[in-house]
Amino acid sequence: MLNLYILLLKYFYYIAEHKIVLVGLDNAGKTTILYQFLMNEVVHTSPTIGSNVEEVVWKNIHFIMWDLGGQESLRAAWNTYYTNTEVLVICILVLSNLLCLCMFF
Ligand SMILES: Nc1nc2c(ncn2[C@@H]2O[C@H](COP(=O)(O)OP(=O)(O)O)[C@@H](O)[C@H]2O)c(=O)[nH]1
Ligand SMILES: [Mg+2]
Repeated sequence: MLNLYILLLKYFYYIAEHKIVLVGLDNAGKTTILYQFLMNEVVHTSPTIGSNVEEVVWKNIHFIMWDLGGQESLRAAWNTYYTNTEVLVICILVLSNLLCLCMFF
């Protein structure tokens, strides 16, 4: 019975995907965060048209990270991405310092 429990636990642990959504105005640093998590380095970014999505794997835990474009026309659609979101990261640039507010659901 214990073995079955461990097997199930492992199964859910391995298949679990955790959805993270990054929002914020343009130039806040959302895409930089996304690719820093993905490649562990700071990359040169260009303005995001629409959204970027990447799967980041850390210790067998899969994170699906959405980086939503910050243009005014796109902001109205942000709420359509919130379904099943476990972490919402609100990125704000304050005097050239990136401030991230994380909300866990
Ligand atoms: N000062 C500062 N600049 C940053 C930081 N993170 C990103 N940037 C710069 O801000 C600009 C916009 O970054 P980007 O990730 O494309 O922003 P996005 O529009 O929110 O996706 C780029 O030139 C980045 O190099 C940070 O933590 N501090
Ligand atoms: Mg971007």
